[in-house]
Amino acid sequence: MYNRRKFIKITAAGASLAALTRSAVAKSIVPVDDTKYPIVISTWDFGVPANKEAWTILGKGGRALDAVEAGVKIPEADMNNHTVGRAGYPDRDGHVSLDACIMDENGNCGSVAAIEYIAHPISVARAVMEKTPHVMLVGEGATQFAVEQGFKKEKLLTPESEKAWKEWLKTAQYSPVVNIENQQHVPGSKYNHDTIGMLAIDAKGNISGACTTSGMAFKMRGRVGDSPIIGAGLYVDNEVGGATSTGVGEEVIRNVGSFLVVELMRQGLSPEDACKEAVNRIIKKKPETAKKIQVGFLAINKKGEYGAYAIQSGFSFAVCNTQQQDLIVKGKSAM
Ligand code: SD4
Repeated sequence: MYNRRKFIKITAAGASLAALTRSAVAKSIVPVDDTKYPIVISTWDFGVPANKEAWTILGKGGRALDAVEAGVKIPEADMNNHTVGRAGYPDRDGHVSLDACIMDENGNCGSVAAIEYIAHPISVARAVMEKTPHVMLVGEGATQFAVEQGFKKEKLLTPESEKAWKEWLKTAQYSPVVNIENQQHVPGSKYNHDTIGMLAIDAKGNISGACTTSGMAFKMRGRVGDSPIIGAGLYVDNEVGGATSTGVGEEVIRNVGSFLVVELMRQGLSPEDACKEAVNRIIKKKPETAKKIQVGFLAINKKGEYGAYAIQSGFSFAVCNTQQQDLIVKGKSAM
């Protein structure tokens, strides 16, 4: 645990304070509130075990980037979670294809979309960020890169997912279910989406984020949602904060949702108000569509304040910080 004392951190490394003018000093000082750092937040109730894993790194003073990668690997590996990682539901042709992205405090980012046969897409996204000159790899190229990096290529379609897909094929109706993330997963029922988006601030005040999903269940082959798209499913600006999204990705992409939330926080909005404004834009552009779908945003600012907002009620998020490790907060909503 960290003590609760507030202190002022001088971020202008190497700069002599005495040499700076009064206004330059003001800009170079970032208040670090160690009652609020470290902190990790993530989407939905299943964020609790993911946050717990992230905390094993954050609580020891580790880097936010390492924490978010480790954290989201928990739902990626969970065989009961049919919407993130290896047990994810397939597309309508029976292929499990995964989307993930990651972003660090320096604005570096990496992403994979529609990757197949690899159980931990978030770690491949990190490898794209750290080991290639690129930001995003997709499909076969992403799988090829992962194998070259030593990731195991394996069949991801589990018997349970296959059964649910075959059941779905009987009607082949594609209709996203609102808040399916928090519903009991019953084989054969219509679950269409789930995603974990995670944002963390480490003890140094650095922010990172990760987002990973199998996307909308029974989607068209090749469909990519918002989750692996930097600016849509995830965005981090270390000066301002970070944001991530869940729900029907098409509407998030159309509004560049997570980037919008961060830019609204830059203009002074609180995390919750920034998420609310982003949600309201989606509703305003397509009021009829919005009545039938869920989109939720989750955000944190540089001070460690967090908030969320969704179109429909039922969106929850998990918080883990120095005070509480397993808090579940019900996000506010427009409807
Ligand atoms: C997608 N946004 O693929 C993801 C799905 C999701 O909660 O977030 N579900 O569109």
